[in-house]
Amino acid sequence: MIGIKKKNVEYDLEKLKKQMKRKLSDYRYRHTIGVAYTASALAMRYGVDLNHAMTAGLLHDCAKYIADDELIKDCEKYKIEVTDIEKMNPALLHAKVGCYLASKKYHVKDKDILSAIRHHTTGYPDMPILDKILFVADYIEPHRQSLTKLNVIRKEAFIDLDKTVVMILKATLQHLKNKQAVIDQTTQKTYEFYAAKLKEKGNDK
Ligand code: DGI
Ligand code: FE
Ligand code: FE
Repeated sequence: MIGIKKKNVEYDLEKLKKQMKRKLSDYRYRHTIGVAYTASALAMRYGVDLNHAMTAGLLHDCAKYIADDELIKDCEKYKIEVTDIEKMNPALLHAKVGCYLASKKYHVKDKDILSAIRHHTTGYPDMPILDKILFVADYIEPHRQSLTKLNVIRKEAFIDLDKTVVMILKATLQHLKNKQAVIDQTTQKTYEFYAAKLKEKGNDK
């Protein structure tokens, strides 16, 4: 019918919860539930489909239980491109493999959800809103513990999402530098993009 907006597909959240409970460790499952509800709270604040936000949250770490060497093998099998940085840090691949599984195994068809899962670890410049929501929810969910002013970041998430992304990436980059870990260019570029965006908005204080 003309003029009637197509309704979004609704995913069965209870079924996804059960599937994740079976696959993930208790610790990872608890985190997953925390991310899903935090993503849904942010979706309320920013006017995003709640079912999609919950689905992205529930599935974002669905490949986290897979060991490093298996992640590499899975990428070969599923023809997923692996960068040199990912070869050095295969754990980063849980996002790309998770995106693949969300699509093929959990039958997620929506590109917005798949994109959010694919990019949830490094982010990327100029993310769509659901990608930003998942990226932030992953960091601030209630069970997450971090030394770096998490209370301030949690509050900011409901005020200015771009500023929150900058705060998270700044802390993550610092953490990676302290550990002398290899930094993925995407993490660095995403930080630079949002830091510049904040400066333009005059909100970089
Ligand atoms: O899967 P989670 O633990 O819930 O969270 P995540 O998917 O954001 O992964 C977090 C880890 O990813 C954290 O230990 C930092 C790491 N990470 C993020 N960006 C980079 C990175 N690790 C490396 N080596 N390089 C990066 O650029
Ligand atoms: Fe993750
Ligand atoms: Fe996570």
